[in-house]
Order: sequence, then structure tokens, then C-alpha cells
Amino acid sequence: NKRIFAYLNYDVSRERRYILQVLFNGLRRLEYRGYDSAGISIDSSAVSVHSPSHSPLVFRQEGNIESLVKSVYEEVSATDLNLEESFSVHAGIAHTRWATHGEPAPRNSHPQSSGAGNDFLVVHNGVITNYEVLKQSLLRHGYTFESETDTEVIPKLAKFVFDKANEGGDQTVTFSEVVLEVMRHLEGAYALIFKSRHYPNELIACKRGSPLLLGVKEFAQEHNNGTSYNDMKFISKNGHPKELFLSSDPHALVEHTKKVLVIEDGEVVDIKDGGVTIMKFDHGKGKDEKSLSRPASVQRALSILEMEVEQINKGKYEHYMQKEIHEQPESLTTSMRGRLIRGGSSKKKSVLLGGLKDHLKTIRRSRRIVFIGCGTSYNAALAARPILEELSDIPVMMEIASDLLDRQAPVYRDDTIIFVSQSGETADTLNALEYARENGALCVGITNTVGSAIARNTHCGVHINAGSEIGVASTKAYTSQIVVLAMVALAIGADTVSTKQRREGIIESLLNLPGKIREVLKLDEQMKDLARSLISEQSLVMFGRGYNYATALEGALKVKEVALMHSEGILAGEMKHGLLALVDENLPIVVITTRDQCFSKQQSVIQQLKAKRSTDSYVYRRRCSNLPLQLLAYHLTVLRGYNVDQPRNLAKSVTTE
Ligand code: UD2
Repeated sequence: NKRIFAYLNYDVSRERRYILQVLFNGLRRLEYRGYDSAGISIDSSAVSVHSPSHSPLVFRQEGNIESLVKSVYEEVSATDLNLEESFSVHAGIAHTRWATHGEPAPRNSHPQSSGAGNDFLVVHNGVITNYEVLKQSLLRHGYTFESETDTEVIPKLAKFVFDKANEGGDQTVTFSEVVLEVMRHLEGAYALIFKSRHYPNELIACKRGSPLLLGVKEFAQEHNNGTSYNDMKFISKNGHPKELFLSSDPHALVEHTKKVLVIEDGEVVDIKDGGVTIMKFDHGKGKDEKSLSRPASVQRALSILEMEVEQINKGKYEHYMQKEIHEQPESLTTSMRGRLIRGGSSKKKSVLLGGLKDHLKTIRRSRRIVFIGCGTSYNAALAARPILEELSDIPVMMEIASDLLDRQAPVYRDDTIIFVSQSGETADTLNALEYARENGALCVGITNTVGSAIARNTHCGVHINAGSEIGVASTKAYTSQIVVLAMVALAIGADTVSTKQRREGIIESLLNLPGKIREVLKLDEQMKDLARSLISEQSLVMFGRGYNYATALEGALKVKEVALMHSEGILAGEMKHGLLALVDENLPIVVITTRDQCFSKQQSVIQQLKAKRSTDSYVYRRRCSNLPLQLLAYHLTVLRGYNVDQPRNLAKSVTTE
């Protein structure tokens, strides 16, 4: 939920105005879903190693990029910062964030600083998990903190390391040594870009977990006027004129250069004097060493890949759907971040949904809760229905948006209606929203898209924060919808002595879910084998019940929409009332069964099906969730030779009725 960008021009003269434009445009390319604050840092005047006294300027603003742009230009004209001032070398950094530690406010925006003087500045994408510990120890060393971010410890730690190394007097420690030492102490996932008053015109970038790319635009030696640049596949170590860009997302690079290096985990990139040095940070080694030491490993080849944006976005995956399936441990963690609280001082497990907290009283008093959605979003609501009924003690009804409208079904003033839509723009759901508002119901939105029509037009709601989903078949948004709806159920339900144990059990399971999903994803090969055996079938039936009724419907929906195979999800209890007639030796059937209250009933379904045929063709997983079926649908589609990311006749967001 954070994006970082940096721009360094070396031996290419650029005016301040141009530098600002590159930084702002970089942020604009990154801002594809309403960000809550942004910031940049540039130099106050041309600096060199010989006059490093100027501290860098920092601008931070809440709101979108345009409010930052506005405030920077206002400040530039209020002070006499010259937009025409020219820099032959300059290092600037930039950042946008959305929904992370701390409320949106300048002090919580990046760049985060080591303190007055801006000795060290950092932009960060990711989370530092051990920041509390680091903060405590820096506090003991007299550092003061002004933000609620996890990031602030990083520049402070850099200053601490720098000051300690220079206790003797003369500055011998290099910028990359400082950063390597800082990295030794950081836990979590991050991509970082450092700028420092002590190391003018130099940038250090490093990453572990979060994405980071380096873009290079080299100018040909003979034409030093910016009109042509050479084709070298290697970044020159020497100081030829060039422009360098760092970005968490390739979108911000393509307009400048196609020469992009994907920075790998543990790599530390030092941009200095027109050269790029890459070192590998080896976390295992030197752990016990207190002193600053050179990184153990050697430099890796600096070959530059020419990649398409698509390819970079997909990373090691062949398709977006596959990437998004495998991203679920992370997307679910993000959906829950800051909302499910385990421990703390009171050791109590609790739920905090900022978007609902002022409406919970009204919701608890409502006569019924009605879920409205279409397709996958409807299935997610269906999956969450049992837990909402159990915890809220309020009747929960399910409505398909178009059907509710066709029937002009009654909607009352004391109804709470929950609209579920990944895109927030689904036409049928929007029409149903308008209808429900006219009838005076409380309208709650559950969507992945900030600023979407549903987010704007509902009275309140929750963003699922699953990150952008590009594959047309929804996967990670589906699981995030379910998790968010489970949190909604916890928020609505009474938190009393008698419910405490059950509630804490649910919270604990939700928090453990990303880890469990990592395990389930290991079934990939097995699901591929299963897909292989189903490749030329006409039809596939899925049986589920209880919590897994939705799993069956959603599994079948995926097989239909991407694998283009007829598939039906059936409530197992209804089997005898129709579908059993179709069961013969050949019909492939998936029975979904997990260790829950429906387990023994599902075993008897399996027995009955077996009685009808001699071959077994059911899947049996103990820890089944929707995930194995996502993997199955994915492999089935690829093996059948269809386009998995853009299925025939379907659009990502159905904005027509
Ligand atoms: C909000 C901020 C987040 C962070 C956090 C700090 C946004 C989008 N979120 O997250 O950046 O600062 O607070 O605590 O700025 N809403 C609807 N309909 C919908 C979805 C949401 O009305 O379909 C409303 C919701 O009632 C709330 C606002 O939008 O007023 C933001 O919802 P959220 O789920 O992002 O809220 P929260 O507290 O997790």
C-alpha cells in the first residue's frame, strides 16, 4: 500500500522545475487507487561532497498527489526557491501511501527523517515488524519520534549508526556501509531508498520482500545533449552522463527507459558518481558482528533486461490469475492489518473497523441484514453468512442484485444492506444500492476500490485492501472479501463474557490463515495432476454444504468462467432431489469436505456416490478451502489452452446490466 520512487540525474543538467516534474509524474503513475498522503525530498541548492552542509528539503502532504504538488509550488513561491536553478547532479526521492500505520498526516507521510537537519531520509514500501523494539532502544539513546509509522526507526537508526562510526572525527564510513548495518537490524518486508545530507548526490536502495526496480537511461558519450543514448546492456561503472530511476512499480519507469533491472532480495544498490554498485546483503553472515563490515558476497552482473511492463508485473508467474492465487497469504495479511488486534497491553483480541465503528449501534438494532452481490462477490457473502448469523443473532438474507430489482422485493428502513463488489462499479449492484437507499435502508459497502461508486454512495463500509486484481477471474479479492466479512461479523456481534472464547478462537484462526494458505498452496502440483485428468470432460460437479456450499458454487463458477467447462456447485443436501439422476460411471464429481460439523454428512454423500459407480473421482482434503479449486480452475484453463486472464465474453468489472 505504499509506493516509492527516486530520480537521480548525473552529469545531465536539469532545472529544479524538471526534477520536481519527474518526481511528481513518477508518483502519478504509481497512484492508481486513491492514496492518502505523499511526500518528496529534493536539495535546497547544488551540493557537493565539499559543501555538504545544506540539509535536504522535505515536503509532505496528506491527500492525493495533486495536493502535494499544490503545496510544493505554494511553498516554492513563498520562499525564494528558484525553479530555474540548474543541477548537473541531483538526487530526489518520493513516496505515496495508502492505509498504513498511522492516520494520514504530514508527520506520518514519507520521507521519514532522522530528525532536524534531515541527516538521513527514507522512503519505504513494506512493513518493519520489529520497529517497536528498535524504537524503544533508540528512545533510550535519546532519539525522539514524531510519527506513528514503523518507518521512522529506519532513518533514526541510520543516523545512530553514522554518528557511532564517526565518533573518532573524520568521516570514513560509506553510505552503503551505514545502510548495510541498518539492514542487519530490520525485520519484515521492505523496499527502501535512502538519501542523506552527509552523502550528497548519492542514493542507496535495498529491498527484502517488497518489489523494487532500477531504470537506467544512459546518454551516448559523443552526444552529451540528451538527444541520443546508447544501447549498452550493462550499466557503466564509470561516470557517463545518465539518469537513474528507482521505483516500486514499472509503470513509473516505462516513460523514461526500457532498461530495467529487477532488484533482488538482499541486494543493496549504491548510485554514486554516475556508477551503480550492487552488493548482496547476507543476513546469515556477520549477524553477531558488532562492527561495520563489508558485505560478504560479490557484485552480481549488471545486465539490464528489456522487459515489458506486463512481464515485470507478473514477476515469476505466467499469468495474473496464477500470481494472484499465490499472493493470497500477503493480500489477506493486508486486509487484516490494523483491524485485528492480538495482544497489546490488555492481551485482548479485538476487531477495529474504522469504516463501521460509528454505525455499529444502528446495525445491531436492524431487523435483518441483507447481502447483495453478483457472481463471486455473492459467493463470498454466502460463505460469510453462517458466521454473521451466529455472531450477530440477526437474520441474514442473500439477494442477487438483479433478482432483487426484478422482484422489487421489499426493503425496509430498519434493514442493513451490505453491498459486496470487488470493483465497486458493478451495475446491477449499484442499481440495487440506489433502490435500497430510496427505501431508507442503511447501506454498507464492501469493496476493493477506494473512490468507486459503491464506496461513495454507501453510508459506510469497509475497503478490503486486497491490492489491485488484474486477472478477470477473482481470486484474492474473493478470499479478502470473506475475511473482511468475518471481521464485520465480529464487529457487529456482542463482545461479552459468554462469547469471548468463541470470538477469540475466530480471531486467532483469521490471523493464522495466511500461514495455512501457504501450506494449501503447496497442493499446486496435485491440482495440476487432477486438472490433467479432467482436461477433456464436458462437465464437472462440485458438492458442498455448510461453510463449503459457497466453496462449491465459487469453485464451479471459476471452472465455468475461465476453463470454459460446464460446472455446477450443488448443496450436497439437495443431491437426492435431482442431481443424483445424472450420476453414472463417467460424471466427474468433486466433494468438498472439511473437518467441521458437516464432516460425517459429507462422508455419507461420498458413500452414496460410490455406490453408484466403481471408480473414485472425488477430491478429499482435510484442510480444504477455496484455494485448491482456484488452482484446479487455473490449471484446467491453461491445459485446455484458454486465456486465463481474459476469459471469453467476460469483463473485470461488469458495468452494464
Ligand atoms: C482509513 C483510511 C486509511 C487509514 C486508516 C487509519 C481511506 C480509504 N482509508 O481506513 O488510509 O488512514 O483509516 O485508521 O482513507 N466506506 C464506505 N463505503 C465503502 C467502503 C468504505 O462508505 O464501500 C467508508 C468507510 O465508512 C470509511 C471510509 O470509507 O468512512 C474508509 O473506509 P476504510 O475501510 O478504508 O477505513 P479504515 O478505517 O480501515
